[in-house]
Amino acid sequence: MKRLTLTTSAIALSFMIAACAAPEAVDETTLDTAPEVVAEVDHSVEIAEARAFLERAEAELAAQSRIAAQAYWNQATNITPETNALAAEAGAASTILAVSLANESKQFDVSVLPADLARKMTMLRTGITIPAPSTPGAAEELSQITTNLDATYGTGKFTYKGEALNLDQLSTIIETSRDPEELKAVWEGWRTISVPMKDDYARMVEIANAGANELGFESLDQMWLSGYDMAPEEMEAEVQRLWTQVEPLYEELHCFTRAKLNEEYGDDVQPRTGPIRADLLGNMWAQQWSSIYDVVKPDVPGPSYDLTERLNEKGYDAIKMVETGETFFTSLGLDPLPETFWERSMIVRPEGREVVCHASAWDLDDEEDVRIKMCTEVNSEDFYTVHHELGHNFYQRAYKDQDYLYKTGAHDGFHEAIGDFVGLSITPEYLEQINLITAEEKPGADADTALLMQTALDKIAFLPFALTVDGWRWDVLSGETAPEAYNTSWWDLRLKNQGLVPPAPRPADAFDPGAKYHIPGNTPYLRYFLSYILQFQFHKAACEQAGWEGPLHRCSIYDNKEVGKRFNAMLEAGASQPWPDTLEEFTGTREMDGSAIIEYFDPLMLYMKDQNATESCGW
Ligand code: X8Z
Ligand code: ZN
Repeated sequence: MKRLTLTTSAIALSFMIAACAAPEAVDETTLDTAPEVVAEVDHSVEIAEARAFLERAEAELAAQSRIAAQAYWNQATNITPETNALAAEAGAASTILAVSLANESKQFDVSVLPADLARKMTMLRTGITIPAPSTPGAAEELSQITTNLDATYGTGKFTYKGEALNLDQLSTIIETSRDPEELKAVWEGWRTISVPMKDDYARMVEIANAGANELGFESLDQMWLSGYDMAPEEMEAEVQRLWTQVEPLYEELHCFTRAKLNEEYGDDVQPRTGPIRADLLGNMWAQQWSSIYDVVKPDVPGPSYDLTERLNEKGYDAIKMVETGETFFTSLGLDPLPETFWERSMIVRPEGREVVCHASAWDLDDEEDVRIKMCTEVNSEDFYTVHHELGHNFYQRAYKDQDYLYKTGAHDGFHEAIGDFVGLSITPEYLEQINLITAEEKPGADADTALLMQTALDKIAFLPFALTVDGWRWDVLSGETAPEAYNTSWWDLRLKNQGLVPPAPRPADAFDPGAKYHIPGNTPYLRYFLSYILQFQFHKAACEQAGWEGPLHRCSIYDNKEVGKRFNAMLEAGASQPWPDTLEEFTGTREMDGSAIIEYFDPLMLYMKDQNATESCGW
C-alpha cells in the first residue's frame, strides 16, 4: 500500500505503488548521455509535459491513497459486510486510478526525460501490486475477490475439542504442544480455512495477469521483479546468488534440528534422515523455529533467563513493549512517535469484533498519522515484532517530505529490514541496560552457541521459506503452475527448498498456500528474503560505524547518535534514488551480500558442523 504498503491489507496492496524502476528508466548510461542528445533535438516541451503530468498524477494518487487507507484501516480493524464493501469500493477506485495513470504515462518516452522524471514514470508503470486491465468491471471484480480473500483469512477458525479457535489460539498450540497427534490435528485444521479460497485465487490471477499484460509485462511475476532498479531476470539471478551464499547455513540447521526432533519424538514420528515433518517445528508455517528451542537446545551452557518470562515478571504489557521499542529508535536520535500513534493504533486484539490480526504498520496520511495494528501478546516473539513494525513507521515518518512516489522504501526489502536491524541490537548487554536482566545474569562468551542457536532458529530457518512463498507464486503468476497443481507445486517447493513434508498426505481439495497470510493478502514475499540478508549487512555496517570490535551478535547500537544520524539519512531518502546508492551510503557497498549473516553465525556453524559430522545431512 504505499501508505499501506507494508502493511499487508490485501486490498490496500492492489494500489501499492512500490519503489521501483524498470530497466530502461534506470539505465544510467542512457540517462547520463541524454544531455548530448538534447543538444541535437529539443525535448523541452515533452519534459515540461511529463513534469506536469507527474505532478497531477502524484496529487491524484496522494488524495486517493488517503481515502483508501482509511477504508482499509476500518476494514482491517473491524471486519463486517459493510467495511468489506467500502474497502472493496476504495480498492477498485484506487486500482482504476493507478492503471489509468500508468497507461497515460505510456505516451512519454522515458529515454529523453531527466533521471528523476524517468524514475517516477517507471514507478507509475510497474508499481501496482495487483493490477486490473481497464476493461469495464475488471477492477471491481478484482477488488471484490481480494477483499473476500483477506476477510476469509482474517476470520478463519477451526473447531478443536469443541471450541472454535482463531489463528492466535491455534498458533499457541503449535508453539507449545509436544504431542504429535495434537500438532497434526491443529496443523491440518488451520488449513481447512483456505480450501474455499482456491477458485477465487485462480480467477484473481487471471485478472491480474491481464492487468500486467496491458501495462506491457508478460505476466505479473515479471512486473513484481521489475521493482528493484534492474531487469527482472537480473533480479532473479541476484536472488539465486544470495541463496547460494547462505544455503549451507540452512543445511546444517536442518540437519541439527532433525536429529533433535528424532531424539524427542522417535523414528515413527520424525525419522533421523530425510525431510522434517512441518508440524513439529513450532510455527504454523514452519517459517521460524525458535518456539522449539527447548527441543533443539544444544548441549552447552546457555543464558539463565527466558525473555518471555522476564517480560512478564517485569510487568510488561503490550503498551510497555511498544514504548520500549519506541525508546530504542529515539535513543538513536529519531523523534518520538506522534501522540496520534498512541491514540489510533490497534495494539491488542479488541473484544467483540473481528480484525485482521496479522501485524502491520500503516501510514494513513503520508505525513504524521502512522499506526501499528497488532494483536500483541507479552512474549519474546512479539517483542521483536513490535520493533519490526515500528521500523516501518519510523521509515514512513522519515521520508514524509519526499515527493509522493518516493515515499516508500529504497526497495521493499529495505522497508522490511529496518525494524529487524534494530532488533538485532537486542543483546544481553542491552537487556541489562533496560533492566530486563541483571549484570550477574548477563551470559558470558560460553553461552554464545546457545544464544546464536535461538536467533538462527528464526533467521536461518526463514530464508528458504521466503523463497518458497514467492517461488510458488511466481510459477502461478507466470502460468507454469495451473490451478490443478497449486497444492502439489507448493509441497514440491516446500520439500526442495526447506526439506519439509506435511504430517500426512494432503487432501485433493487442499489449498495450503492460502493458509499463509501473504497469499490471500497479496503481499509479495521476496521482500522478506532480501530483508533477512540486508538486516545483517546493516547491522555489520552500523557496528563498524560504532567502532565495535567484538563478535557481531554481541553488538548493540542502542543510544548511538552517530550511527543514528546515518541511519536517519538512509530512511529520509525513501525511494528518491536507486537503492544501490542508498545502500552504499550506509554500508559502503552497492550490492546485497550474504557475508554479514555468514559472519554473524560463524561460531554456531562450526559447532553444528562438528555435531552433524555423524549425521547423514540433506533430504
Ligand atoms: O508479515 C510480516 C510482518 C509484517 S510486514 C509481521 N513478516 C513476515 C511474516 O510474518 O510472514 C515479518 C517476517 C516475515
Ligand atoms: Zn513488515
